[in-house]
Amino acid sequence: MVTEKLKSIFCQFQHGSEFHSYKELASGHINDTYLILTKNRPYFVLQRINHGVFKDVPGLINNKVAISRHIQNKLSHLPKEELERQVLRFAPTKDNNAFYQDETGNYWNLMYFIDDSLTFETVKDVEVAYEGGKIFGEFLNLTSDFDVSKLTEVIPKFHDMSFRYSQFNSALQSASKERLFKGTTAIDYVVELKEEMHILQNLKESGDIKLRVTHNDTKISNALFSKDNKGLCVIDTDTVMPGIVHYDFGDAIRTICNTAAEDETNLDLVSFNTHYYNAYTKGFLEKVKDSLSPMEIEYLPLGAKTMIFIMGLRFLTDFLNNDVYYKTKYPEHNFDRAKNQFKLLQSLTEKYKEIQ
Ligand code: GN1
Ligand code: MG
Repeated sequence: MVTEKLKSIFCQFQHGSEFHSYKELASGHINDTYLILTKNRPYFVLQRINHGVFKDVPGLINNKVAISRHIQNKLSHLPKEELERQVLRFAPTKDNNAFYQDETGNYWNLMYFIDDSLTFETVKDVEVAYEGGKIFGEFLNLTSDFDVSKLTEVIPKFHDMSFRYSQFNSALQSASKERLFKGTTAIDYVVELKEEMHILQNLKESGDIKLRVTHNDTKISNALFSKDNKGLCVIDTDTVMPGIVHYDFGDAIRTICNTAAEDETNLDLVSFNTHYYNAYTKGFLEKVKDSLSPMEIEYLPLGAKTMIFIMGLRFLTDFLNNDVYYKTKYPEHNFDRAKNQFKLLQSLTEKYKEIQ
């Protein structure tokens, strides 16, 4: 059934390949993603964009295609084979659209799969942390001259702390007694950190920290690596929007420096790895330091704190809302994710002097 459906959607696109089978790539929390195996290579990645979360899917696809094109132009000096491993390529539909909308209203897009590549859910090697810094730094460099005003804001106020607090406050009003009770410690923590967690937003709003093109979902699993652990390509460009450098720096740190996965339930395994922090920061700054202001650099550590916090806050809010936003695998999955992020933040806070 699923096979037939995916096959028929795959056939709506121009690729000159024959469908063989599929595998679900289940690490994302929002979209449905499938690896399409063909009779002959290349393979493809077929994605159903969640239009409950992304209200303007055509705008989102435009962003992704435009950003890819921009990077392709900037890397046009590379041999074709290398270029195709370093930037996402989208296949158009038979009607020459960048996405296909099926009869049920779902939106699909198709990308070429980059062969012989690896992703990491967690980092176990300082070299990977360093390479992660370089690849996400390079993404910011390559998009730094893209006209921000041409981007659709696919999720307005995505990393806006006041907005996330107001969603949290609404959730407090409507949550069940049971979930409120379970969440007490986490809720208190969120309230306690309110002021510090607004510092970056205030600097953004005052214009002290400038807007640039940012990826906004720089978890380490959104970077492809070659088999010898070199950074290859930044993927999942759904959330590319105007933002501040701290979003991308901090969100990468959130996953790279966590000694465990984002949803590890044994919190003894969750701590902040400062060696990876230093390695990531080194790689990142090698790429972007000339384009960052002293103020942007000064606030990078707070970017790490803020992005770990905002994810914890969003997971907690979704738990209080009975899990309406993120995909979950069991009833308290969001709560476990929130506790994990707050444990990571506490660990970072203990080591904060060291990384500043
Ligand atoms: C979501 O779907 P995915 O895994 O690419 C979320 C990110 C979170 C991430 C947490 C649109 O990303 O903001 O950082 O989960 N994306 C959206 O792992 O909400
Ligand atoms: Mg994403």
